[in-house]
Parts: sequence; C-alpha cells; structure tokens
Amino acid sequence: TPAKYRKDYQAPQFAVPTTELTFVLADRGTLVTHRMNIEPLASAPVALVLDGEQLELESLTLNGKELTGAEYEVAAGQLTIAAASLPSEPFNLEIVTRINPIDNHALEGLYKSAGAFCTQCEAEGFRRITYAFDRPDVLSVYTTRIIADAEQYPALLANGNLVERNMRDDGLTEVVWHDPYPKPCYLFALVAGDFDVLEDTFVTQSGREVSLQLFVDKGNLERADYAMGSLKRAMKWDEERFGLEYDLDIYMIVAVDFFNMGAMENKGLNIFNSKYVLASAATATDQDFIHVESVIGHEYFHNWTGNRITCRDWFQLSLKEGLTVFRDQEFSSDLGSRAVHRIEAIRIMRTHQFNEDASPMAHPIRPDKVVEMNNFYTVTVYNKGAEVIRMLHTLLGEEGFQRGMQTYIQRHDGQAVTCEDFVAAMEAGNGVDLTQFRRWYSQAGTPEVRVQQSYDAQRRELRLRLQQHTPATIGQEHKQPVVIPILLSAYAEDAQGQVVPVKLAERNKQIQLHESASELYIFDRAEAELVISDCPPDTTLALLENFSAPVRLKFPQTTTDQARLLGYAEQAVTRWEAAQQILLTALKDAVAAAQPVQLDATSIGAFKRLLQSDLDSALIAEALTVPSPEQLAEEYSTDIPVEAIATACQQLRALLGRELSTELDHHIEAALLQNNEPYALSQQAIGQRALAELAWSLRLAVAPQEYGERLRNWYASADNMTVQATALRLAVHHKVAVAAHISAQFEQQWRDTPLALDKWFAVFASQRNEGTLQDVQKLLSHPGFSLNNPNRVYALLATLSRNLVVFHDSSGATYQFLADIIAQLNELNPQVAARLITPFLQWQRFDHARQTLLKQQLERLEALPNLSRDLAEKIQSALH
Ligand code: BAL
Ligand code: ZN
Repeated sequence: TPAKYRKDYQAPQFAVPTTELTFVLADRGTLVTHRMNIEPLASAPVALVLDGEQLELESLTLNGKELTGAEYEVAAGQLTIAAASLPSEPFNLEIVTRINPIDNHALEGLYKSAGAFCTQCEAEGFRRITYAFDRPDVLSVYTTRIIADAEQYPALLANGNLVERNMRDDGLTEVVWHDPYPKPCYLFALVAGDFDVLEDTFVTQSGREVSLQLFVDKGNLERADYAMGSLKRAMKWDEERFGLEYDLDIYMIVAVDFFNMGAMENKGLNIFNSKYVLASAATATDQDFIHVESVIGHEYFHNWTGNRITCRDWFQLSLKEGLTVFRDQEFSSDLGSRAVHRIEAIRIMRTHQFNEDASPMAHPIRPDKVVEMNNFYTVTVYNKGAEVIRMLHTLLGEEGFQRGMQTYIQRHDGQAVTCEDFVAAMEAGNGVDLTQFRRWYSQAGTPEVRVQQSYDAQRRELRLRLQQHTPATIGQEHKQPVVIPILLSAYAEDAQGQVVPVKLAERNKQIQLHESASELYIFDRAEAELVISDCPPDTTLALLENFSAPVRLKFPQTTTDQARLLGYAEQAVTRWEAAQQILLTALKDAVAAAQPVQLDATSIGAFKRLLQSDLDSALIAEALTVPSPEQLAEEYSTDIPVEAIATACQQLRALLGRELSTELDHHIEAALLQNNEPYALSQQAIGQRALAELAWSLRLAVAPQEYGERLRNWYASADNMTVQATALRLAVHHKVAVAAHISAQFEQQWRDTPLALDKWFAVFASQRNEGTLQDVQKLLSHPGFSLNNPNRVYALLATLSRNLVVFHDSSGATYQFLADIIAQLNELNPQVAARLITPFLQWQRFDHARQTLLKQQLERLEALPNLSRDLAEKIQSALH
C-alpha cells in the first residue's frame, strides 16, 4: 500500500475556474456529466491526471471532440490524458460516468440509503462520483444540475443558491444550483429525497436575511427545533466573538440516518448524521442535546475556518479541524458551563488521545505520512489540534488571538493554505516569534513534565525543578523540548488560618500575570528551575491548571495538598483535578500493592464537604466520578494490568458509596423528587441529573438490590430520555433484579426509534462483566440492528471494542468476535471497519498471553483477500 508524504507536495499544474455537474439520478445507473473549464499552469506541457474510483467511463470530450482510447489511459484509480493530446490554451473537458449509488455501502461519494440520495466527499469521496482533481487546493466555482423525479424526491439540493427549477417534457424535474464561492471538490454536496422541512431566518449583523432550512425524515419535525435554535445561536456567536458573518443567502442542513462521521460542512448544504440533529426530551439525553449544539456549531464555524480558508493538502487537516474544534469548544463554553465543557475535553485527551499517542498509529497533529486519509480524522488531529490552538490562545490572550485571526483571514480568504500559514499569521498579528512553538505541529507523542518541589524554611524559598521529555514514537526517535504554557496558582494559610492565594508573579520574574485567574509560566527547555522567594511554608501549588498544555504532569502531591485544592482553589477545573488526582492515586496505589483500594480520612472529609457544598452539581458529579478503567489503563505503558484495574475501579466506587452514603442517599431522594417537575435543559437541572446518576452508581456499587424499587420508580416516573437511559444503564450494569423489567420496557417503547434504541444496545455492550460478549452476540440478530448502519455498529460494537475489561477478556473470545466483524465490514464499509480495529493495535502494551492472541487476529485480518487500505495501514503499522 503506497504512502504519501507531506514533503512531496507539489502545486497543481492546472486551474479549474468553473465546473458544471449534471446528475441524472437513478439507483443503479446515475449518469454524471462533469464539465471543467481548465487552465494549464505549467510552463511546459504536462499530462493531465484525474482521480477516479469505482466509475464506469462513458465518454471523454475535449473542446467538443470525443477523445479516442489512444489519447488517454485509465489505470489504478487515475485517468491520464497525455500531454501531447492537450492544448496549451484553456480548454473544456467533459467527462461522462455512470455510478451505482444503491450498492455503495462504504458511504463515500454518492450513495442512496433509506430512500434518499446523499453525498460524502471529504476526504477523497468526490473521485467516486466522477474523474476529478480530487485535492483540496484546486478550487472551482460550481454549478450543479440535478434531474430526477420530483414526486419521489421533492427536495433536490446542492451547494449555493437555487437558480432554476423546471419540469421537463419527459416529466422529470430539473433544478440548477450555483455556488459563487470557489471551493475544493471535497465540499461539494448533493441531496435528493422526501423530507419534512423546518424553516427559519437569521438576520446577520450587517442586516442581510439568511434563509435557514433543516431537512429531516418525515414525521421528525418536532425533534428539529433544538438544532435550528443551535444554528441561530452559532451564527450570532461567531459574529460576536470572532466578527465573522455568514456569506450566502441560504443555509441548509439535511439529517440522514446512514453516515460515517458526525456531520459534514459542505458549503451551504451541511449533511448531518441524524444523531446530531434530532433531539427531543423524550428521545435525547442531556449529553445528546449538548452534542447537537456543539456539532451544529462546529459545522457552521467551518464556513470560515475550513471553507472560505481551506487546506492546501490533507496533511494540513488540523488547520481547519483543530481550529474549528477550538471554536466549537469556546461556543459551548460561552453558552453553558465553561468548567464542565473543559472537563469533558480534558477527559477525551487523557483517555483517547493519550491512548492514540501511545499506539503505533501515533502521529503529529500535522502528519508526515498517510496511506489512507480517512484514518487521520483522529483525536490527535482534532482534539490535540484544538489544544495546540488553545495554547496559542493562552500565550497570546483573547485580544492577541483575535488579532492573529484577523491577520489570518485578511491574508488567506479564498485560499488553500497550510498550518505554517496559520502560525505565521498569528506571529504577524502579534509581533511574536513562534519558531519553537511550531514543534507542536511536527512532533508526535505526549510530552511528560516532571516537577519536584522543595522548601527551604530558613530562606523561605520554594524551589521547583522541572523536566520535560517526549517519548519516542514510530519514526521519531528524538524529540526536542516544546513550549509548554503552565498555568498555575498557589495557596497557603494566612495568620487567621484561612486559605488564601499566594501571588507567584511577585515572587519570581519568570512567572507572569494572566487574563485567567491563574498565573503563567512558560516552560520551553528540557530542564528549568524556579525559585519562589518569600514563600510561606506549607504552600500548595496547582500546576498545569485548566490542562494548559496536552502533557502528562508528574507532580507528586500529598492528599493534604490535594484536599486543600479541592476545597479552596479559585478555578473550578483545579478543584475537579484535585479530586481526580486523589482518586487516581488511590487506584494506582491499590494496583501496585495488590491490595484493596483505600482512601484516607482527609480525602473522605474533603469529598463529604464537596457533596454538601453549594458548588455546581455538575462539577461535584465530575469531581467524584471514579476514573474509568480505560483512563486508568493510560497510566501504564506496558503490561497493563487489566483485571487489577477493573477490580480497583469497582472497589473504589463501592468505597465511596459506603463512606458517603448519607450524602448520596440525599441526592437519590432529590432525584426522585426532580421527576415531579417537567424536564428542563437548564444548567442547574442538567447538573442535578448528573449528580443523581453519580449518587445512584456509587450506592448501587454497595447495595444493588436495596435500591431496586426506587430505581424502577425513577425510571417509570421519568418524562425524559436522560433519566430513562441512566436508570436502564444502572439497572443493567449493577444487575439489579428490576433490570430485565426496565430493559423490556425500554426496548418495547423505542424499538422503532433507532437513535433511542442505540442507547439500549450501548448499555449491554458497556457492561463490565462476563456475560457481556454473549449479550452482544445475541443482539447482532436483533431486528433493530444492522451492520450496514454505522450508528448501530458504533452503539453496539465500537462500545464493546472500547470496553477495556471485556475486550481484553483473557480467553481472547472478544478478540475473535470483533475480528470476525471487522472482516465483514472490510467488504462493506472500510472506514467503519478501521475504527473498530483501534484497540487491537496496542497489543504490545499487554501481557504475553494477550499479545499472542491479539497478534493472531491482526495476522488473520492482514491475510484477508481485498484488504482495504484503511485496515492495511493500521494493521501494518502495528505488525511491522
Ligand atoms: N470535516 C469532516 C467533519 C468535520 O470535522 O466537521
Ligand atoms: Zn470539522
């Protein structure tokens, strides 16, 4: 499988000022006519090479004259017209191909599912529609004509503005769309179907009225309101925070049930996985609502960071994705609880991104080598990419960051550019030098920062010794020190015994004040020493506050210090962090000693006070959430002790459940009372439900049967999916006697609502016990399940593959089961197959017996006939 390298980039040799596409839609034989107006750019004549896959070429016509077989060649996914057959002046090329949307289960290019046609072209799907310059740096103005039966497909949509809609003599309808903004082909979109439409308008800050249309499957209108509201909030927020206004007269969103990704930012015509559009209190959880808002925002924000300014090549994906994730995170944080959103982002980094950094597929946020681009839509490119943008924001401040953004947009609007261009714009907008900062773009792996502190009582000096080191990753043996912004603060007792902040910037010139409530130290060498003078004894430090850099911090602290931060730190995220460190340390100590988990009285006292405090309920719940086995596993680079991890996590939940029983029972009673009030999506109500879930889960870990009736009442009296799904999960996971009853009710109520039924599938796949695999095997033949639908596969099978304890069952049965599934998906939908294989890749991090079993499955998959590029790249990275 040939790889592409970032260093080999070459500018395009042809420009395509305009493109006309005509589709005559048919299930098996859609006819695509692709006319390009092409301008040669090279000084000498060169061959014209177009990408194309799974196409039937009908004709090829240059300046009105059909080319003969001798003038072009079709081979290995490319169509080549010899230089000698090309004019040196601009020319027109017309390509007619036939494609088969209904048998397209890979869901790339044009496909038909659930009665509607739709497209997915990013990254390289357009080449499955027609032969094309399928690369993001060839921008063109598109006109799209769709010919179809309008009775069957009343909605015939493409990018831009509708310019014509006519009935033809043959009874078919012809529509023409024109998008005035030049775009790469990955942003092309077409939809044809029969939908219900929710319509609204938005008036931009300059007074233009934009028509908003949201297309959903018939009968789903009442589940579309929240998405529409989210879109309007996103449009307003981008004007207010970034000064960016929408640029077309119409913005359309279509929700479809078969979609590999979350959503796609096609110009003026977003296509969404219905999971991120449809939401009502009855069918969606609090988390679903939050995700709808953030994904709607994310795709909308791409209009500037992605569409108006796009990527030069796919190695630059983080240019648009890291930046747009940062923007959607800020959107959610400005509208909701900033601390809770930050905590979710930190959890994703520590569990999933650190995991990827420790795997053979580790890559820098700007990869250097790619076999299958679809494999690089990763937590590294997206989420670590957003953390890198966030560090720039921390270093430059909000004003400086916005100055850099303005420079970026002024310089590059309408262009396809690189991550380097973005960093250069940030430098120019601020008059700073980011030379060393650029290493965040080129180095893979998670840097480790070790900090040791010592106190000299006589001189009243606190000394900090810092070291940083980034472990080797495949292809990158030696790493350079990176720029690590460390947000920090310090606390000590005053004369009255009150815990008060200690200002560090007054005590060390290298530490600066910062616009957040923390101070800032920039650690950019392999080693450094900080001396804090005139420092009170017993000062407690909070380091790397707000997870100010995507690094692992190794900073041993006593529980006294951690309890102090938990009780008194000014920043909510720091309090959460302190609680989590107490829990994580208890887990690691128990695993290391092969002893039951213990917590000291100081920690328990701090947790009790936390539960009684008037802090945001959501934050209390986050603080007391026992780290997952998956997160704990990331603390071990090799010989991950699977069983000991599972046991420790379980014991810690039971320990908290026992020690905090009075406080937790109080929250369980409050949860039952909350059901008397109608569902509300306020921060307060969301927080109360989160805290209720925590309270139930900790108490059920101690005495599952004691709570059975109350749990059933909680379920039965709920008017919303959040409580229903939580009660179902708790009942099943804790094997409460009422579980079968609740499960049967849930299945009965939601068997015809696939997105709701997905929650039921996921509950069984996320159990942490021996029967889990058998349950999942049975559910494969449930009438609501289908391997063809990515959402079903993610709910049941990706959930299983991410379930550390069950996936790594020592018998190897889950390995075998999932490898069988992956082999089937290899034929059906390689992108989805490649997502499921992720946990196999880290075979070297487990004991010898598991290594052998995992490797066997990888080798078996490697030998598959028709092994997809997606799987081949990942398997080969793991085995060779
Ligand atoms: N561009 C692919 C989907 C997304 O990140 O918005
Ligand atoms: Zn995106």
